[in-house]
Amino acid sequence: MNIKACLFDLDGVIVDTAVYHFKSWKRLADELGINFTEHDNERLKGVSRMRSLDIILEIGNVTKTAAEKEALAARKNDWYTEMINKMKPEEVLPGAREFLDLVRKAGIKTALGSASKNSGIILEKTGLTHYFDAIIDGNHVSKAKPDPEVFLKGAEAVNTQPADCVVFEDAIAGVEAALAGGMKVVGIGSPAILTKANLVVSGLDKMNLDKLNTL
Ligand code: B16
Ligand code: MG
Repeated sequence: MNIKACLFDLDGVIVDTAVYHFKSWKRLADELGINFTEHDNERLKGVSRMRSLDIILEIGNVTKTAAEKEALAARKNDWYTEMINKMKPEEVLPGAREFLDLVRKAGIKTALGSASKNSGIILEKTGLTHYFDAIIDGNHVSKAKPDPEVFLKGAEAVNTQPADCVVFEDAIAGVEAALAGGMKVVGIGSPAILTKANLVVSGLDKMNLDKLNTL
C-alpha cells in the first residue's frame, strides 16, 4: 500500500487523557451518589462526552432531563479543562512525537481524528499542534465513532483518498470507524481487544516505516 496520510486518534494514542477524564467523571459520579470505578471508565474511552455521561447515569440507574444532563456535562468539562490546562510536553506518550516526525519527513500527511472537543488545548499544552496538517475533532463532526465521519473529514482535509490513509486508534469504536471509512488501521493496545485492526502494536514507540509499509 502506498500510504499518503496517517490519521491519529488523540486520547490513548498520542496522550493519556483518560486519567483526567476519569478523575473528573469520578468527582461528578461521587456527587450524584453513583459508584463509578476505573473498570467502568474503560467503557468511556473514545466515546463522546454526552454518551459518557449517559453510561455513568445508566450505571447508577439515575434519570436526568436533557437540561440537567447539559449542566452536568459542563461541570465535568470545567474540572477536566482545569486539569488539561496544566498538561506538559512530557505527557506525550512514548514514541508519538518521534513517529509523527518520521512520517512527516517521509512526505506523509498527518491529521488528528479525535472525538474530543478539547483537542486544541491538549495539543497546544503538549507542544504538538504543528505536527498536524489538519485537526478534526468533536467540534467538527455530528456523528460519533464508529461512524467514519471524523476520519473521512480528516482524509479530505489533507486531500487524500481514504484507501491511501492509515488510522491509529486505541478504541474498538475507532477501529470500526476507520474500517467503515475504507482505511487501514493500526490498533494501539491489545490484539485480543482490537481484533479487527490490520496490525496491533502496544504504542507508537513500536511503529516504524517498515511496519507501515506492510499494511
Ligand atoms: P471531550 P479520543 C475521546 O478522545 C476520549 O477517549 C473520550 O473518553 C472522551 O469522552 C471524548 O474524547 C470526548 O472528549 O469531553 O474532551 O470532548 O480518544 O477520540 O481522542
Ligand atoms: Mg482514543
